[in-house]
Amino acid sequence: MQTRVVMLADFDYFFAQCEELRNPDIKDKPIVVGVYSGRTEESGAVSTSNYIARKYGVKSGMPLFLAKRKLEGTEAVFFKVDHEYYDQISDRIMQIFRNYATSLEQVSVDEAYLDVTEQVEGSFEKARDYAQKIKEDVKAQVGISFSIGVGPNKLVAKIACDSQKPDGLTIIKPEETKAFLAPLEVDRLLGVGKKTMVRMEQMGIKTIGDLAKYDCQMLIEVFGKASGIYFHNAANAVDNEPVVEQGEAESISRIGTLKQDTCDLEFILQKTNELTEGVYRDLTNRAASFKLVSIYVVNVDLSSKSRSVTLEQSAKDKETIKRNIRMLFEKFLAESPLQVRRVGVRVSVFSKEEPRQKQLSSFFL
Ligand code: DCP
Ligand code: CA
Ligand code: CA
Repeated sequence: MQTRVVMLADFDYFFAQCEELRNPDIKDKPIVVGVYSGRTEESGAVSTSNYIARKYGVKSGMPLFLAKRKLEGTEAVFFKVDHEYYDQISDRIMQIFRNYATSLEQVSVDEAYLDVTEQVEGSFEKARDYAQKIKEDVKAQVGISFSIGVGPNKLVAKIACDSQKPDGLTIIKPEETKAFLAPLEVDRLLGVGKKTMVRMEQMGIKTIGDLAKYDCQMLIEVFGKASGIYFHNAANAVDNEPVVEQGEAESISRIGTLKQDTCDLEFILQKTNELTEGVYRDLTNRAASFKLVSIYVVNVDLSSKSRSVTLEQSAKDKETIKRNIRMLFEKFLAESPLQVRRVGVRVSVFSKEEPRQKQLSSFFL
């Protein structure tokens, strides 16, 4: 199997950062976002807080009255959760991520895996600049910072991401994975809860390194076949789970920057034709067809827009992509007075000749 380059992006102090974004003047104060239960004015729990509030000991899940007590005498500002607003911000970031990855798997409102193997040509060196570029793009377009972990699989990417926050960028190359995991405590692995941790400790296993060395057969005897094999593989940084789009149709996309800012249709189409070649290559590799064609535009003022068209019949050919991209841009340029800086092409895959099976078993092999 080809070495993959997988990223996990996790937005920094997400709900609180969203509040900072729309209230920039309170950025240097402690900020707490809470879920108010409504019983009394004070009752409820901390959803999250910015890093300034964390310095005073505020933690997610803590009762609000306790957070208030810890922040007494400061200029702390408290907000009620506003999921609708956070979802909107999250969606905008996820849309940007789509332009950078062959597949995107959103795992929560503030976390997503990106498979960028092709984009960085399998190179972990290139992955650093690439990750930096994604961070800068999102910062410029949306104003949100996040941490990125890069590894040869989802398991390593996730732990890498957690190891440096906020605004972190941690890259673990394939040959570094085992040494990276070895000193960490076993509960850093997904699926190792308190009970398992205690059991492992009794067996003399404290770190992931201890677990990696432990006899696999013995693990199977204690934890059962599936878990035993999973623990063994995970500790050895083995994880073959693909990055898969959840729910929605998968999409294939490319984005690029124009040589100069412009409103000229033909100039833009030269670029999108180039991008379409890449999209088409992926499409044929995956033996997929599409029913939705979209364009993505970043204007000179860094605002971004997208437009889509749903085809009456699914298609597989390049000309259909190009024809619809032309039509979408003709319309778009007629409506928008701004010069265009970056453009993207996307098709949403709705059927494949060989449907990919969701293989849970690969997790346990
Ligand atoms: N969240 C919550 N209650 C919790 C934990 C989290 O409501 N007990 C919400 C608020 C967070 C969001 O989920 O902003 C994401 O959770 P994270 O664990 O990723 O934490 P943050 O993004 O807040 O901080 P970090 O910078 O550590 O990622
Ligand atoms: Ca998270
Ligand atoms: Ca987060």
